[in-house]
Amino acid sequence: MSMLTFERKYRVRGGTLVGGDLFDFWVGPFWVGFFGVTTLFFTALGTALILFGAAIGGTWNIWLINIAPPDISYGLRLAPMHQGGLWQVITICAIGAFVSWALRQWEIARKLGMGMHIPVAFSVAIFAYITLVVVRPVLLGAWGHGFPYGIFSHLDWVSNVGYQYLHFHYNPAHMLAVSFFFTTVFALSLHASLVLAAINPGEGETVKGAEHENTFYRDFIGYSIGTLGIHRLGLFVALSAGFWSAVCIVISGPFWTRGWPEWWTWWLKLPIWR
Ligand code: UQ2
Repeated sequence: MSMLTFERKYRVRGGTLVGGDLFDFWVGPFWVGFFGVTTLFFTALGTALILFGAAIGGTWNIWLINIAPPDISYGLRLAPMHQGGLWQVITICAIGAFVSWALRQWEIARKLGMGMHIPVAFSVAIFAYITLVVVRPVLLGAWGHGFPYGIFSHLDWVSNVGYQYLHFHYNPAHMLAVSFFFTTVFALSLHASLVLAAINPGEGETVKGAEHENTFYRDFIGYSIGTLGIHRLGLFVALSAGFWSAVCIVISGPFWTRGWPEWWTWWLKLPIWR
């Protein structure tokens, strides 16, 4: 495995949170680390259990494979393996692998003397997943409220849970989440198109830089957010999308049990209409 000449400078000991020097080495291009080992462990076990679940599930049709959580009647207890226990162990493996991966990012960021933006960003995605399969099921009192692991089955779950609240698009937190997802896509398209336009000016033209990027937006809309600013904005809108997604599902059931359209009656009940 080749190593770039400048890499030797960065391949130095230290920065680990756990294990000291024990796992502080590289295998080819990969740094190992304690959390590299735990990531590998949870990923291998979880994947094997998913394959086992598929094997006993009666179909190898990729769209129909389904590993369901336990029945609601099991409450918050452990269920037998074939009655949702598999889903519970796979969920533990998934959380173990995701958290190990975030801690691996944290250790590598420490090792390189970087900020913690990457593990923080990834933690918001983990937070959204844990909200779905742990926080909301616990608040509702049964693991059966988690979503099933399968392509069509999880789509059915989203549809059914949505209709349970009549019209999920009236959920105010869902509105915020969707708006942030669209804003994220819009910001990335503005940024990527601007950068590509600057570095691909066309045959015979010189490559342009940040001054041209700023000038384009100042000439166009009288404002440029700047090369650092666009990345801060992008991180903010992307994390907000994940955050409000988690909020919109955790409030559905634990904090609001009726249809979401009905939530808006607070507006009609304002005293200003009297
Ligand atoms: C910008 C800038 C960049 C960019 C982009 C802009 C030079 C390379 C895309 C323009 C972004 C603006 C005006 C903010 C838009 C706001 C929302 C909410 C989408 O100025 O600096 O750096 O990539």
